[in-house]
Amino acid sequence: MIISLSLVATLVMCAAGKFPADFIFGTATAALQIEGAWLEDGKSPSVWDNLAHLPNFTADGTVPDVGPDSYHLYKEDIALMKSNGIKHYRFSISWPRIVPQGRAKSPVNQKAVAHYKELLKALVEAGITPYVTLYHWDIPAILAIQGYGTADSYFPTDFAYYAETCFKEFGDLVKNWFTFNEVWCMALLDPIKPRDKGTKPYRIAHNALLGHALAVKAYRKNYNKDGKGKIGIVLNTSMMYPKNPLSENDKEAARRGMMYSLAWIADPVFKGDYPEEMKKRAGNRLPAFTAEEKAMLKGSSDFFAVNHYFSELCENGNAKEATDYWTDRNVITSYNPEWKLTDSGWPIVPQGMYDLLMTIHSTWTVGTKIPIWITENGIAVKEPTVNEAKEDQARIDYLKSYLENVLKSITDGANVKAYFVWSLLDNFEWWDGFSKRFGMVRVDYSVPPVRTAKKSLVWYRDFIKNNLGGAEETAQN
Ligand code: PNW
Repeated sequence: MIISLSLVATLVMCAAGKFPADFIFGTATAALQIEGAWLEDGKSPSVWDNLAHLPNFTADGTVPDVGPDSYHLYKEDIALMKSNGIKHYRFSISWPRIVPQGRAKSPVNQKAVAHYKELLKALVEAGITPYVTLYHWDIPAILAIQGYGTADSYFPTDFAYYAETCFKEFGDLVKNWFTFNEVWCMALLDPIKPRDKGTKPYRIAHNALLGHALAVKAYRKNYNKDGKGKIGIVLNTSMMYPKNPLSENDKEAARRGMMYSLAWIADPVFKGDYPEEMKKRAGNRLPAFTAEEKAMLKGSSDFFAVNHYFSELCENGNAKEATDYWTDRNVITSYNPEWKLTDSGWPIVPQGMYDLLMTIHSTWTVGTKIPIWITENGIAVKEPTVNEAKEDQARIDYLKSYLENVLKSITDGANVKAYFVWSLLDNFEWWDGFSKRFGMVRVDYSVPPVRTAKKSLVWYRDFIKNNLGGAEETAQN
């Protein structure tokens, strides 16, 4: 009966061409990219603060010291969301603010705790639900320097201590938690050299998975008293297609590519272990989980959260020997020359969103109650002047076409329940500094920085208003 009711609901919803009434539309940011205040109120530098100050590190020579300065101007961010109908906000807490020395059992910085409590209270007052990422790449630099970095075996427990501190301090205001942002990027784009390709990416991902599992275990046991909290991890991948759709070799390469980006992390989290094929290829370069760790990992995410931006074509690589992640994967990727590129060089492939969601659905979430959350999607546009930024039609076209494919996947049975635009604001784009603009709000990096809503923000407001259905909830009640 319940099944048939929800089936009816799905049909009604799709007939109306709308997203389910409980669908979450939000925007996303991350601490290092928007906060500024890099040494204020007891914060220690993160690795990214340190690296960005090295000569020739960022593409435009900029540093994240001030940036959009959301540490001070968060009320402006909230007002912009509120007046534009955005009711869900994903942002990250800064580990080097909360635990400046980084290590487990080291002191908690009360000034930072007070800051995030104020931010959270202001969000709640504005009717905006917070979604908090605990680790969006900004490890305290002192950890990385002293041998407690992401590749080191201390990392999981140090992270779990910081995570527990956040659950304890903010748990009554935050009901949606992400442990790590994009484990694949953490592992493969690790900015700390030498990268030791043979084992380091595997160790980083392994440590992130263990830190995640420890934090989730503690959260579920001690901090989710009302049972309303959700916790999980954020993955990321492109959608990979065979270069020649008729070639069995290329199909095999695309399958392997997806395994090395998504199943690598998703299988431990949803099934309890790495894919057998990856274990075989990497041998002892891929760390093994103990039985206890496997049990702790399996089912450790309440949702399947994924960040997705673009697609790739795959063919077999020509590695003679498997010696590291890339030769283990042994895939050569390229772009279809017909794909249009964004100003950051990523191809725009809206269909890839649909195919990725259907892949996740059929591989991990079908037959479960696990919802799929798109925790980032968006586009960098070159907007040299504020006037050009205000007319960001390219961003609207991108978001609209990707959202159409999200809706199509829901119509075809994928349990997609959330979508967050990256990003609310223009911000510090890692290696690219401030040269890439992903925001629906323009930031001019003057002192103080100036925010200007772009056309896409108003478009998103109207999109949410016009596309949020009512059918599913009514039918289920
Ligand atoms: C994500 N890739 O990074 C991050 O979560 C954000 O902090 C970032 O600003 C945003 O995407 C835009 O770049 C990614 O190479 C970096 O596939 C690289 C990749 C994907 C995501």
